[in-house]
Amino acid sequence: MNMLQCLDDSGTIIREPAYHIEDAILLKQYKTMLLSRFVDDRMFKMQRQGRIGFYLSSTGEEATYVGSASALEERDWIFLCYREPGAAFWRGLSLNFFVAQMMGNANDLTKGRQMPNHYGARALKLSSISSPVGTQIPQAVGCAWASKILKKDETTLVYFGDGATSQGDFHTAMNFAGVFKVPVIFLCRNNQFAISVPLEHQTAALTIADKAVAYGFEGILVDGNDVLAVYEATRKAAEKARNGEGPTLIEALTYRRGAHSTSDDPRMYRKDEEVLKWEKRDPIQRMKNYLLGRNLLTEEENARFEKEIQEEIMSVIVMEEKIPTVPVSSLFDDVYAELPSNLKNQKEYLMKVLQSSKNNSSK
Ligand SMILES: Cc1ncc(C[n+]2csc(CCOP(=O)(O)OP(=O)(O)O)c2C)c(N)n1
Repeated sequence: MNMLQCLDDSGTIIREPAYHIEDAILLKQYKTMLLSRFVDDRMFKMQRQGRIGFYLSSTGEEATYVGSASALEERDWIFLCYREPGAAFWRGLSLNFFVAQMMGNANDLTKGRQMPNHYGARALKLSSISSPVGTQIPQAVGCAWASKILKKDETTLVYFGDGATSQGDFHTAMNFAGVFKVPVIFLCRNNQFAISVPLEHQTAALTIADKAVAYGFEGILVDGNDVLAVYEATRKAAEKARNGEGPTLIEALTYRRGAHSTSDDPRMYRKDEEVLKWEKRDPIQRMKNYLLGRNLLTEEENARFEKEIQEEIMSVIVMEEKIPTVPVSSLFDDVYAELPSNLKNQKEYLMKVLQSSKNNSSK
């Protein structure tokens, strides 16, 4: 299968994208990738400093999610996996909400009930993240199927990794979507690892995109480090979905340059040379070179953007670290319209225990 590309490894255009992308959108794509990279770096360090409990970074994969999220309309749904911060930023998730979720403080939209890195925002049509690998794939198909039944002009995009394609949920979702021509876009960030399991142990297929054939719809292989190509593939898939032509599987080929998570050490299972090879295909550097070449960016502007983004991240962290944790009493909210008596008793008991331990510690 041919791989869709617009930029070569140095960021020179080799084929114009099939859609005109406005200059402001190109710059926004670049800045959102930069923001994601810097946020990832800062959050990783914060975990090492003990200021957040856990983090999953996406260094090197920024074009997969910014290229795709930027090709959707605001009315479309996004089902996140957990390695797509820039898709949430593109949608409008504020850096404050993002950082608050990492800390589980009182500003956290998920009220401290999700582990760090599991953000979501109903108002932005961003589903909340589920840890069990692949669960979001059939959920997204259900959402898109509902849009079809309700005759809503919206599509749903779902992100997942290459490892998720070995889950039964992937098969169920792909099969259902094919049979019922569901307006869904499957976007596989093929970063070639599922923790320590390399791609060649995940599938014997030549490409993941090929798997779409078995379900009766189109698969597209795209250079996942080329934001313009990912944009084109996604926009095409979204147009198809809106025209009633059903689902598309997009395989965005990239590489997980960092650890799987802050609990992983990839030096135990792969060689540095492989990582270095992929650093040379960096999606942000390629886009930067493209923008410089088109005179849409100068080195001075770039230095200013980088400084502004870093300063914003630091000031948001300072702000959010001052916010108290979610009140313990909130544990009892949101499940029952009216709290049953047994939970009411438990709540009263817990509050009493907390109060007396507070009194004791202040003596
Ligand atoms: C059902 C299930 N099995 C195992 C895990 C542990 N786990 C978390 S992420 C992950 C790897 C997933 O890899 P992939 O789908 O390729 O996505 P990536 O992390 O590379 O982005 C695993 C095995 C889990 N969360 N859920």
